[in-house]
Amino acid sequence: MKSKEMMGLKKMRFLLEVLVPALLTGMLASMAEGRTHYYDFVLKETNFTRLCKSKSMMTVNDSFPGPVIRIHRGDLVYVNVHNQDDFGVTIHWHGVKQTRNPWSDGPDHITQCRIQPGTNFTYKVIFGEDQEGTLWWHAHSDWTRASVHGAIVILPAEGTTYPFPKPDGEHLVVIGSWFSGDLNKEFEEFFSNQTFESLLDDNAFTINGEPGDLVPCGRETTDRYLVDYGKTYLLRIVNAVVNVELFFAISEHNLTIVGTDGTYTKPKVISYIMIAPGQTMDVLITTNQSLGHYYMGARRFTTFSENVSFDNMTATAILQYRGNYTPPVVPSFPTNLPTFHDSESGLGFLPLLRSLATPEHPVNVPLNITTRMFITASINLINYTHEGTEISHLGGSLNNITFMDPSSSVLLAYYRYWYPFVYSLIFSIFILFL
Ligand SMILES: [Cu+2]
Repeated sequence: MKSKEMMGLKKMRFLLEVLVPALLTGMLASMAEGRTHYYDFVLKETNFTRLCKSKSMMTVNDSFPGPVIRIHRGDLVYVNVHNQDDFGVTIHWHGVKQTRNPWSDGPDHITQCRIQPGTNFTYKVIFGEDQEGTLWWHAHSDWTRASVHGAIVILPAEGTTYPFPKPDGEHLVVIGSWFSGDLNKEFEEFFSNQTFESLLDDNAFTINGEPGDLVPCGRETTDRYLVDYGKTYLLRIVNAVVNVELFFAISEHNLTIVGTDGTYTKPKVISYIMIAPGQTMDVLITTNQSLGHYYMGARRFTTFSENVSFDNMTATAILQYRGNYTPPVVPSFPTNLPTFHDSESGLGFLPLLRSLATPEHPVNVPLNITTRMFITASINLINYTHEGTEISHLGGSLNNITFMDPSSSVLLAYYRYWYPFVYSLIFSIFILFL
């Protein structure tokens, strides 16, 4: 390349790499009014015993579920992830809008390479200005999210309040999967010999890391939430299980849904919820029943045929009233918890959710629709040859196009090195000004 052109390219590169990001950062910083929080996540193997068996698994800061990120609306978060495990992973900030910040969103092979053992990576987590309620974070490499996840609580901005009377207390209900074996190994084996009859399934569900009273060796450590009579509490429920829709209910107590996925909804009173994997739900409960112990239960909702066997354990936690009374031998069980194959309760639930859509919490969706698109989501059989072997396995697709891992982390490559060979110059300039 001639030296003049080289100089021009260097100037352009300086403009794109330094000046424009500085201007954008300055603009974003002046828009943000909140505080900045710094977290350290240490990924490493930790021993846990559940279902009477011990195993070691990857966790963040030795906890299952992992640490809670607790902020106010408008705050900014930096998380430095130190990988002291022997498996490379990325962390994804589920549902966080990451406005103009996709390079810090975590899906491996898409926005970045895995954080290799012995290295660290700092994420900048930029929430949408309108995000408030509950979200979560999780590992985004193979199925490591089973043990590497935690909740994100976004409180109202300082000086503002909830769109409902302030709750007297709140409690996180993180529902997870428990795999008794080595999940990484099982995952690899499953996907190399996949058959249509088999299912890589968990052995139990957990509430805040505990499967509860109804499983072997569960009783001692069941999660309990202590409450006072006549109050209102906010439950922040996260479905962090691997790939399974769940029903959740509390014995004798109605649930008032007030939010989902970091946004408020019109209040809806119901006796149970159905929550999809990856979804969060904010629910109010009023403690107006006789002093006692009440089970909260979470169990699978499935549209599998009745012949397919699956984890049919119900995870339980206990809502326990404070006060002077003789505790029951066994807490009362939620008879309002739908059964596994109750499609009417399962499929009929989600249409009940409606955005709050008030002046304080507007929903600005385009009302003038000019284009309609048909997108077909399907699961197909994909046939290909790998190292001389014919392979066929199931793969999801949109309009018959399935995802393939790119050979480089395209977004991070662009962000860090401004690779003219990853994106064209015109496109690079275009996305910077988007
Ligand atoms: Cu996710």
